[in-house]
Amino acid sequence: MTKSALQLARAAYQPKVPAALKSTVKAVDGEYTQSVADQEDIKRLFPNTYGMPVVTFEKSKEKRSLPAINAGVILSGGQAPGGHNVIAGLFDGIKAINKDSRLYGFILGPGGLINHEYKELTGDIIDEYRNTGGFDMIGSGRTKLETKEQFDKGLEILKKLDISALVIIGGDDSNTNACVLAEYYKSINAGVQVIGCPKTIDGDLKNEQIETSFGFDTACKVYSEVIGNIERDCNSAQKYWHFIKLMGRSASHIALECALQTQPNICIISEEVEAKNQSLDDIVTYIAAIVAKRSQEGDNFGTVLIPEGLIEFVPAMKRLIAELNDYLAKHDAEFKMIKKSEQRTYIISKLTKENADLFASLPEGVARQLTLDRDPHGNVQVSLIETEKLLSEMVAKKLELWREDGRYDGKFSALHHFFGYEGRCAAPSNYDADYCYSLGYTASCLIAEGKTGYMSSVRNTTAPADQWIAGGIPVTMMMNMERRHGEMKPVIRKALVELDGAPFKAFTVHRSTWALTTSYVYPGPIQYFGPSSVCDAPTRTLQLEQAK
Ligand code: FBP
Repeated sequence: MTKSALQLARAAYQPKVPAALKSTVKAVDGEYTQSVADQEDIKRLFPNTYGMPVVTFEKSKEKRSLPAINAGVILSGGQAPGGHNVIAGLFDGIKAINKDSRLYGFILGPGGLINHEYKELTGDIIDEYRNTGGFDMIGSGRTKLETKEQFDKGLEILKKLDISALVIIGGDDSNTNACVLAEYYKSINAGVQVIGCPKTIDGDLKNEQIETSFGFDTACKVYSEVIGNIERDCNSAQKYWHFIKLMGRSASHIALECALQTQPNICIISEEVEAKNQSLDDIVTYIAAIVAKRSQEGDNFGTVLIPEGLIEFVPAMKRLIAELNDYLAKHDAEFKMIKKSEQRTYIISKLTKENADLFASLPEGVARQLTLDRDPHGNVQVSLIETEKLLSEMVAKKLELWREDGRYDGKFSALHHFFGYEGRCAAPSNYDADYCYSLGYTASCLIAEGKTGYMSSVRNTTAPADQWIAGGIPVTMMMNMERRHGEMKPVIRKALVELDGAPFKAFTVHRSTWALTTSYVYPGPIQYFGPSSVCDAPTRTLQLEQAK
């Protein structure tokens, strides 16, 4: 494989780790734990893995000789920078326990375990991927590990390879399923431990115990670099409004972090829209008012950040989508018989008045998208809706109305962008390279301690890496019961942007100034070499959340 000069230099990088991980460790158990809510239900569903203590690893002088471990690893869900370093940390960790330990990677996600597709990850393969982005060492997939048949099928290959521990690297759903698997294997005395690792660029797998999911840091830095470049272009040409949609299926953490890094004129936060029960028209009016105000100063340009999940947080849109999902699930065949040119009128005639009015007000393209592209569960694929175009078209219409009233006299020319895939496989920042390697190494320590149903955790990460705290959090501690596809299920609570949290509050202090003045910040590209203040700084979100 040909490598760039940077890739070659980066391959030699030694990730920084918590001081405790540099020697033999001893596990210190904390208090027994409770789930965040619904304790009785969670306890009943996880009789073997509920209530275990938080574990912290400390330095130990004692030399231990432990038998070799065969471990398996799975990458689950969307790519996130640093995944390869989790695997490298795990590999080095089990080799430090016993040099005869072996690591197997299951191919293309949980499906690899079920279909018995795997490869042994030897030292030369691991070395090829140290500090690189992507998940291509073994690939990832979105198959959900949730049925007994899948668990039993997985156990066949684990037994065949003599694997006694499985590490699942994934988001909230994958870690929930990892815990269900841990519970099942323990209940049948399968002799296989299951450990999770917190991954997702969306940043929505975090709580009192898990400071952040890996990948969020790098992805936000990549998007912020590009947003900064666009802002500079915008301020140089002074003729476009840039509407930038940012990934993050549900929560707005990425949009908020990028706003804190780049100080755009506008950033919409879905969680605020929902809390204030705002309509699409409220959002459009808010943006249009800023466009109009800036144009009075001759500034017919600006930047708007829009979170990918916005549509589902607009209460009226949510109701419309729910009615459309129900209606089309029952009348799909009939709908498909209608001529394309008449489908819009047909749908309007079938919806309740409130939803029909909203549907009629949507631009043609978006209305069409809402009636097409259903996922296997019959839901609209909201991520395919081009919210950035929807909003800019509606803003343009509103401004034209205001022009007729004499309330607006500017120029409005919009450009659109969607940043997501550009950041998911970026080479990890120092933060993610260090954090991921430490998470993987910590997973090996949890395995050596015989733990199962735990998530690997590394805390205090706004301090220098030496002072980071490695340990394990029982997954049941993060769970509550939620309705999923009509059934109550135990799940890890998804972290949305908290409106009383420090990052959102910091944003609200400045946003009205950023709206009218041009206060852009141009963060520039991720740096790997240079002063620590440049190379190792964590996200603004983490700094604000952890500031005591
Ligand atoms: P994970 O939560 O699985 O890490 O994935 C997050 C994400 O990147 C979202 O931001 C995005 O909506 C989604 O994956 C896109 O996934 P896909 O490319 O599989 O459609």
